[in-house]
Amino acid sequence: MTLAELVQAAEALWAQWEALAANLASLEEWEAARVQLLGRKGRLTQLFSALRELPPAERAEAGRVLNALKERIEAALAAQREALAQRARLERLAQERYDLSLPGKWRPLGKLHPLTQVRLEIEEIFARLGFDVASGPEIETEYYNFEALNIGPDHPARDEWDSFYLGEGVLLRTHTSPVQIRVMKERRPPVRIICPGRCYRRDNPDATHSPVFHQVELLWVEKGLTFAHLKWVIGEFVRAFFGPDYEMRFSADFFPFTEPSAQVHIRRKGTAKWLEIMGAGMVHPRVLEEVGYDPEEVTGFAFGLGIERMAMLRYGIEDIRLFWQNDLRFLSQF
Ligand code: FA5
Repeated sequence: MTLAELVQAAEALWAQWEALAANLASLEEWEAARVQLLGRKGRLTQLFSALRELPPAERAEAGRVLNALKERIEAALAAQREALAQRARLERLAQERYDLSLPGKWRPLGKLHPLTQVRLEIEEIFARLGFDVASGPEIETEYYNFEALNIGPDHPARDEWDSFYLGEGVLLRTHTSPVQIRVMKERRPPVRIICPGRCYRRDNPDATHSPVFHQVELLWVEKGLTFAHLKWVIGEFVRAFFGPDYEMRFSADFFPFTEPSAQVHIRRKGTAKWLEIMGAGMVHPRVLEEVGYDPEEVTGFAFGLGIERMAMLRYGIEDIRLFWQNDLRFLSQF
């Protein structure tokens, strides 16, 4: 090969590259073109090996020609690569364009069960009035569930047809009142607590009864407490929970562990129907004695209200069983 032939071959190679470059459509094709020209067996590499065939005097000139060609091709390849990458970016962006008019994706958000919401609200109201939250076991002994509460052996609740017995003298608590006993045995007056919790009775399920339900117990024991304080606390609670549109009424009731005992009804002002919301009363002196308090020195009052009942009144729910069916069409409304 002569110098003139090599120069010609170099020009031909450039022309070939220009033809190739005009049709490169992707980065893959670009890479193939690069290998074809500059790769170990590429055309330009072959021309460089042809240098050896030239007479030594012409090699320097030929080397300059080939190096200049190599630089041009490399620069052209780099520019081409940048153009292809830019094109690919624009294509991707065009496909990815955000459509702000599309509706958003809806993610279902969990919520607290309505009974939990009502319990938390009741706890908050009494926390503001200075009451602690206490709790006790759901599996109780007859002593705490009945005896210490002055509920004698012939009381109907003691019947195994009314309570769930787990064994001799052991049962699922039928109310939250046993927590009163546990707390009073542990603390000295003043005692000011509420105890929310689950209770169990052998009641046949119907619109207002469930064999499992929740109560909130309240207990305040201190020197000088009277029925007037009980009325005040319940009045504050009714006002905070139901608002100013409701009025309440006390009437006589009987519980072995309170004396006097009362039931509390509420109604929306201007309507005729009174609804019972709780049982209440002054803690019976025998109960105070049982826990080692002196009934001559301290007095106390207590009440127990059904959380399901409160939630039903609040939301206008007619059937208590809805709370336990876990139907999202129902639950998602709260
Ligand atoms: C009691 O359980 C007493 N321990 C309340 C009490 C406490 C009185 C402290 C005095 C002092 P009673 O059995 O009435 O009382 O139940 C209280 C409330 O629990 C009822 O008003 C009702 O709302 C709820 N309740 C009772 N049984 C069921 C049931 N099967 N399903 C749903 N709620 C119930």
